[in-house]
Amino acid sequence: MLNAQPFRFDHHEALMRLSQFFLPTLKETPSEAQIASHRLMLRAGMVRQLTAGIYSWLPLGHRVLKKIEQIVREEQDKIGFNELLMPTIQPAELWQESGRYDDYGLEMLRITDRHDRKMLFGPTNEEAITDIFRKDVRSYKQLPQLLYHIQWKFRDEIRPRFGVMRGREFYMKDAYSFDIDYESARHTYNKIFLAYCRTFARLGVKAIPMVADTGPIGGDLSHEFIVLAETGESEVFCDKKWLDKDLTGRGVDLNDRTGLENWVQGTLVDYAATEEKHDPANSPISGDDLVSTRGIEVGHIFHFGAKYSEPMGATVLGPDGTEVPVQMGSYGIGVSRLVGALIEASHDENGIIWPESVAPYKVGLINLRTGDDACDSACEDAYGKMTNAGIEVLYDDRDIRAGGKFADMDLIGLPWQIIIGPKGLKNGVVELKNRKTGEKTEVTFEAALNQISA
Ligand code: 5CA
Repeated sequence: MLNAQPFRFDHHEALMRLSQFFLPTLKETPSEAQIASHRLMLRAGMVRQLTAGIYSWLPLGHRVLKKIEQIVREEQDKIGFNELLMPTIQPAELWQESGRYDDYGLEMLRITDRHDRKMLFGPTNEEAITDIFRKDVRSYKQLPQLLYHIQWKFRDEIRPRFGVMRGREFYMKDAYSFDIDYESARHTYNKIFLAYCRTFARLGVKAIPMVADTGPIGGDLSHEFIVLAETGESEVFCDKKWLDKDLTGRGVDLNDRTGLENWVQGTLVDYAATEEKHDPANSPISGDDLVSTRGIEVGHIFHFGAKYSEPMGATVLGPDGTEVPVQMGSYGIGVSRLVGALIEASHDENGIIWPESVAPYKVGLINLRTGDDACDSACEDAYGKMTNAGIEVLYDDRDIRAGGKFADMDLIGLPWQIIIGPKGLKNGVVELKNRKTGEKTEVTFEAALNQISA
């Protein structure tokens, strides 16, 4: 199902009043947090750690997570992938078939059920999806099959850190493709490549595709999508041309195989590689042209041919009547990691600065004097009008001092603030603040509404 509308919450209006919203902000910097996004997510009341590497998503954080998820979903749908939902718990036998049960090592959380059956909490789903495929798809005429889900994963990371950035439990979009031959699998890979560029552009972040190692997933063709950030875990290298490159994928035609291949190759022509793939002695780029920095891996795509289809017997009848193992790929996006990555990419000393597409609310409405009749009724009026106009607004109606309201609103980073106080009301104006530029203007409420809706 195609859904071109931006994701909206259908909450009761009462839930958007701060007096009734669970937003436990912190003034102090939590000592366990080493990087800005982790600090800010804790301070803004977005997440709380339940135990090492395992987080609860509080209402504000949950809204951002769901908005990111929806953008990721829409871009998968647009390239023809079907959403399904696989379980978090998987049987060990499937992983014994692929040979990964022993290979995956200590990162796999192994569980035994009451019948002494070996189970595991899925770190990824290649085996599970291949099992679904092999039971129901028989002929090349049913290909390609393009499937994805958005589901919690568990990896017993040796060093969970940086909050949701490297969690043990985390939320991932993982897509899987089944094609009849390499040519067609390559076309699928290109489609995903385009969808990823579009996804990250909509999320308001630059993610550079870099040649990458395939690790425990396997295969010979792979790119990581990396957001450049000093606090990132990976060391990365790229041509400085990447910094100004347009990665929005606008105007590219999905169904024009050659056109799409040319666009992908044209995009990848400049050098970009992760540490494992970068060889300083043989790098085509050096000196001032080479950007050497750190980055956050927000997506990873793999083509691995018959690595799973062969051992697991995922074959179809080809056009000539012989059984052939299908060509597969898998494509991940770290949905929960992205929440942290977006904050790393966009914050200042006062707090988070959300891109509009994923902001938990578009507008923060601040009542400078809760309890004052004129302020209360002007705020109620503004709140009602914005709600009717379909604008997501969080109304700070709390009976606390103005300084606390300003600090919290800057901390949680909504794109716009409308500040209503007794002085302005006498002159018929409100204050409109743009969180990103810091620009403040005194305008009528109607003018503010127009600017916000523009
Ligand atoms: N099956 C393949 C592709 S679907 C796969 O699992 N790829 S992955 O291992 O590269 O993971 C996909 C994405 O999940 C990564 O790019 C990263 O953004 C995110 N991710 C991986 N490990 C973690 C973690 N411990 N915490 C948060 N996000 C993670």
